[in-house]
Amino acid sequence: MAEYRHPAEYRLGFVGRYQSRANFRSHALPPKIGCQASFGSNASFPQSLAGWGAVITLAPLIAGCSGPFSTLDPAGPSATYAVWLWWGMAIFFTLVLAAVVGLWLYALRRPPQQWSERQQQKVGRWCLLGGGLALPLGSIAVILAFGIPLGHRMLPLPPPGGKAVQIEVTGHQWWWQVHYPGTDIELRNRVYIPAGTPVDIQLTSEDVVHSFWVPRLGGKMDLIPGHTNTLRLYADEPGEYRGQCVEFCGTGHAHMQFVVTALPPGDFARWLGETKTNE
Ligand SMILES: [Cu+2]
Repeated sequence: MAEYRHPAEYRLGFVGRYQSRANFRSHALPPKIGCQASFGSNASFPQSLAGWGAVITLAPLIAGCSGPFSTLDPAGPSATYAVWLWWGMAIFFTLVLAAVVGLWLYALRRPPQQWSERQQQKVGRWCLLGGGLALPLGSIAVILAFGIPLGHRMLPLPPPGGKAVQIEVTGHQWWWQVHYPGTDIELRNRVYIPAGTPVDIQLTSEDVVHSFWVPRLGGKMDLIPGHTNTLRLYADEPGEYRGQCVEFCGTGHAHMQFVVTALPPGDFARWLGETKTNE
């Protein structure tokens, strides 16, 4: 077999010689011994790495597919739009990651070439235009084209042919004060809403910034002292939905949870009337 001597041997001052291009590549790969010790004796480095990568990537996805705090298990249109956005971004940026990693692997495996200064400038210009301009601008354009219409649907716009139920929620360290406007009903860490009806939560805070989130019913929104933000929630079906403060607000933050109970609309109207009368 003819002796192959890689140009890098000359340029980088290598003293070793290789019998073939394939042989050179096998020497150029990272050493396997340390990786085999870490990942098991029967698996080679790339296979083990791919396996661990798959486990690390899929574990949080699988773990987050259900449960009371899962955004991937929406129970209303607002939360569904958020999930579409999440999946769209996850798929798109996975493709971008795969393309970048593919180029990176190609660059690692490709033998170095002797380029003239003119060729280097040409390649550098293409890298700059493609990776530095076209890729980020194209990515942002795709995400905005997908995200703006979805985000618009999550806004608390006047619902066609009806009115949204209004509920006021005030954040405190570390509990939620819930008030129904026009009544003297005050609840603590519990919200009753009608199912199948848009509900606008008016959010403010008495002390520090909190954030209101019911993952299965809608997006999240900050509670800011001296300011009122409105968040649209919608539950397709009656049931109990868990909520949590998602802005660190002090030592009791982790315990700042609440429950949203969606009642059939008739039951909600009855509950509202009875509770108001009994207060
Ligand atoms: Cu908090």
